[in-house]
Amino acid sequence: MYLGFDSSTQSISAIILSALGEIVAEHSVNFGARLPEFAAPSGFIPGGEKGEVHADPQMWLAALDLLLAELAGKTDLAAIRAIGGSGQQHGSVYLDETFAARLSGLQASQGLREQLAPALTRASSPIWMDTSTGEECAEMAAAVGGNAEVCRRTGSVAVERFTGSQIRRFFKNNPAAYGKTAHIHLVSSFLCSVLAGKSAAIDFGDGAGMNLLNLSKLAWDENLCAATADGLQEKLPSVAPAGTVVGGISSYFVEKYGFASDCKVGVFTGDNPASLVGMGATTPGQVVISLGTSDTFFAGMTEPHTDPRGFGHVFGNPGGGFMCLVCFRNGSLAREAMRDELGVGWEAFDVESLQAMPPGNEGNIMLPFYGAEITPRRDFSGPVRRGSTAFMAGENPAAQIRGLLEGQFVNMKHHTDWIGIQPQSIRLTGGASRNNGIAQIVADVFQAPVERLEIANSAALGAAILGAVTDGKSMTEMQSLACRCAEGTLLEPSASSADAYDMAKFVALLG
Ligand code: ADP
Ligand code: XUL
Repeated sequence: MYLGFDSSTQSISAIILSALGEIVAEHSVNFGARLPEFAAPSGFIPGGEKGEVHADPQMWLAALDLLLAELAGKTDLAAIRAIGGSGQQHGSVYLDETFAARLSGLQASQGLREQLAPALTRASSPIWMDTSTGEECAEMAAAVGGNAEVCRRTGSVAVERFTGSQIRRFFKNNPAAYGKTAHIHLVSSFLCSVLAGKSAAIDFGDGAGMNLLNLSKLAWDENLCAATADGLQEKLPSVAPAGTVVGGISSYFVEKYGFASDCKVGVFTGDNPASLVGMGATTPGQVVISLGTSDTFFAGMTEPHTDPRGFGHVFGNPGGGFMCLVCFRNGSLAREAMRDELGVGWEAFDVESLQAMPPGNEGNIMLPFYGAEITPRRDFSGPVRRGSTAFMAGENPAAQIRGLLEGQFVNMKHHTDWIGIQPQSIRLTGGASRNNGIAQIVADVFQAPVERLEIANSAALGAAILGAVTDGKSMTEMQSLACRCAEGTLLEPSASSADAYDMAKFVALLG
């Protein structure tokens, strides 16, 4: 059997997959609900200033112990032959020179958190929601000849949430702590290192989210590393394809949770590349929309081409080649904000409730952003409305919800047109994908049928498939066994909605 982890923004999940592609166990620990001592209800520290959004890496360690203790209580972990994993992309963890010795000396009688926390040189980790590094992005781009050059090398222009500019900000603002830092890991490679008991490589999928990986060489870009911070390249792990064997599992997990001592750990990847694997979409042609904390649109790519507007990204594809990705920050948290503002439940987002207004929302449109947005990059303090007086005043819950959802997906359609795919069908995943009302609006806006897999957590499923790859199995064979569309979840677009969305009016409102 194979174990896949996904350490996302709001929770850490695990899926155990049999070699025949059956899901044997699934378990999840929500950070906010289960670890209230970290005061991070949505997985990050609230109230950050100047666009800063950080999370406590000790929370991720405490959650890993909790998840495994609970999983070991219901499944025999001795049957796991290999482990794969993924993490929220871009987030980074800073460690001193004692990290390696601490990892190899972990005692099962104590927890991960107390044994590894002393190695942290930066108490909190910047995560993907952070928009504080505009200045550092400009400095990095200027150092190599401009953003077109950064994009040519790394697949993206210099982006605030990407790890490079976050490292530069730390280097500039806290040079002493940066100086003490011997290793900089991503969330994915950090957790992989903990499980393997030694520093693990970063893969080409997650590594491409740093503005530091040269995509044509698949190696760290010397000039960009130098433009980021002194001595950076020595602090970065090596790079390797996702699923490459890192080594055997650390004895800490064997003693504490009953893993077999010959269980292997493979190189982890980012949550979106792992989702591409778990959705059976690594081969170009299949579009995936993930509705998690962030909303993301991604697909495998034959030839890497980049977004002329600068919002989209090219990452390594764990199945080989490349993938494109566009990320929207106001995803589930914006839907939750509107739900709570209106004092309704998720049923108000269902097909039946949304039918109170027709597609196109009678011309009432909304820029559905409750805070900073990254696609397009703009700071908002709340939704912007255009339409009837009642709509502008926030009245009529069905019109408000339809306005929000249509705005989210019209914005997504507009900002993914550069990819040049008219999807034949769209596979939906992530927490909100189970909601038929939301799924129907995706189908209507993109005028394509949407389908969902039996498993909503495709990142953890993809991670488990990567575990199988680490054990020598074929990725495509595991995908054909495990990535099954759930019966009765196919939704057709309504033809009457084809011309209902006024893209031009929306784009004009975006300015
Ligand atoms: P992540 O992996 O980014 O932590 P998930 O993919 O687990 O997030 O998605 C979590 C989100 O799913 C929650 O923030 C919640 O808003 C949303 N969600 C869960 N159930 C529903 C539902 N029935 N309708 C709409 N959204 C939902
Ligand atoms: C992708 C992105 C988010 C995070 C968290 O670029 O920033 O999707 O991976 O899920």
